[in-house]
Amino acid sequence: MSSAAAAKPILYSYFRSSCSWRVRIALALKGIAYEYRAISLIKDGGEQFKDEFRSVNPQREVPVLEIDGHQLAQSLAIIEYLEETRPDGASLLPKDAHQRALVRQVSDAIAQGIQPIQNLRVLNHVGDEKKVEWARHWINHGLAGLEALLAKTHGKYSVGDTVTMADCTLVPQLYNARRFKVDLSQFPIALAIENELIKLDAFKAAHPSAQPDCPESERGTQ
Ligand SMILES: N[C@@H](CCC(=O)N[C@@H](CS)C(=O)NCC(=O)O)C(=O)O
Repeated sequence: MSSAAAAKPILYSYFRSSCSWRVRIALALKGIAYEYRAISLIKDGGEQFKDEFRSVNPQREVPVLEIDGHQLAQSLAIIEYLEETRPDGASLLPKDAHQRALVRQVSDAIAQGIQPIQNLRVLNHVGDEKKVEWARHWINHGLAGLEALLAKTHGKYSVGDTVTMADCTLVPQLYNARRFKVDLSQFPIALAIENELIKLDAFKAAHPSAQPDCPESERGTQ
């Protein structure tokens, strides 16, 4: 094993970042130990904008995973990399091509369709007066479509009865929806899946309230 492959992976993360949370779940499901490096998205205008972070991710966002001598960004690309390089342990993408496409479809619906419109920098641009209404509107819109998709794909979890990358994206998005007071009772399928997922140790370990950079006042609030 090369020294790069032997080094402990480093995750640049913010406890409340839903994109970082996806990767934390995947790492936990695969049983990969890592060093946690906190990047506060709010302190001093955001540590993602500091000069030191530019070389880590010029897109100025988390997560970034340093692994095998690489610096990888984009949560779904990271999870797919973990899947391809660490096939042992939990498998986050099904072998069957159609099932795999469904997992990517659900994941993309959240990661490309919902989260970007309610990302911090977008909300900051929308402004304090409108940002809550904006986020609630777009999350609501996105989750309505997602619920219809899940009606076709779900079993115990988002796609069938095995935990996949789709589940890594679902739980953090529902947490964001709650922050913006979206009425989740409209989405019973998503809620039932979440109810199963939060029983799992990997999901507990990856929760914002269990991260080293979670403020004391929010600890243990899972
Ligand atoms: N598509 C990227 C999105 C990454 C992203 O938007 N990260 C957010 C936190 S969830 C961020 O760092 N935002 C910083 C900002 O908006 O300034 C991914 O899936 O990793």
